[in-house]
Amino acid sequence: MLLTGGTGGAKLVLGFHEEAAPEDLVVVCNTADDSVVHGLHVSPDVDTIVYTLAGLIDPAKGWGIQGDTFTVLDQLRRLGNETWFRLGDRDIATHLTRTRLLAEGQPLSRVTAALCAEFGVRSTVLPMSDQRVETRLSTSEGELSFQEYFVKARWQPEVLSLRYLGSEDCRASPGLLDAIREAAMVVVCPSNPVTSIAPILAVPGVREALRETSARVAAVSPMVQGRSFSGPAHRLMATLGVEASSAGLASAYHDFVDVLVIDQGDRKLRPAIERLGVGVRVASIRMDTLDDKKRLARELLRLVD
Ligand code: FO1
Repeated sequence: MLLTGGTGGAKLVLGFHEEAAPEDLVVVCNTADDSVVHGLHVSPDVDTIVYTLAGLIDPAKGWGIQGDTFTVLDQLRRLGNETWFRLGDRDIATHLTRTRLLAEGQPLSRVTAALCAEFGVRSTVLPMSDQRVETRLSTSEGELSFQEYFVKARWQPEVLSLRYLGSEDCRASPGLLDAIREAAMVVVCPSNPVTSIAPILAVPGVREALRETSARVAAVSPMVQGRSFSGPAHRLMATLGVEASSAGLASAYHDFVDVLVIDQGDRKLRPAIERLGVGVRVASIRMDTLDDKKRLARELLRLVD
């Protein structure tokens, strides 16, 4: 089982997909980035994982469908709509389908399963909850949704605080807590710990199930030498009072993670992480090529053998 956000985590998910039996994988996705755009329910992290596993992802951007066109978006702009969130034409077909099925009363987990079946994805992709949870950021430019902060404002505003609206009252998706308890292995992907992994951990019961599972729980750091491989993770960690480093990550995850995989460049942090009761594996964690992704997945699979 893997817990993940979008682009960064998807690289490791693909590595596992290539190295293990796809039908054995359960991929739990953050949905606190979800937005309603032009009336459509967009679930970016779910879609990034589904497109990655279906072989459709745009590898340059890390989101959306490769070779997609933007005719609808261009026309939306002509009609006076805001178009900073770039939805491709084929991607829009996914959001239209999801929005229709949700409007017909199906829960997001079932809608996601239906989309996976249509895209030929054999792994189980599970949104963290069927209920709406929303990351809201209080910033120097006012309160923003995640996409307003990340895409529209290019993560430049200073973040003062952040909350996962709706998380206290939501329920884990059907089967999610049992899947954690029954997993052979749990991997926390190198996704943003504040905006991708923390919302999953905030779903009632998830953190407890991770503490209780007899499976080995491993996490892969999304950063080296205090800087994330991509995106604002290091900045957000510092804002929230967590040291922006792999050691800071270990302190945030120490109650449920058995092993943290860190980059060679962070090897000096090993003693500090071990003092928190978290085991350390030093590896090459940068994933530029498919070979990098597969090698890291194999390294993690060896941890359970
Ligand atoms: N990211 C961008 O940087 N710019 C975009 O215009 C954009 C559009 C978009 C549309 C659909 C989708 O599924 C993802 C999209 N993303 C875009 C990625 C998304 O904002 C983030 O990668 C995730 O929310 C973070 O995990």
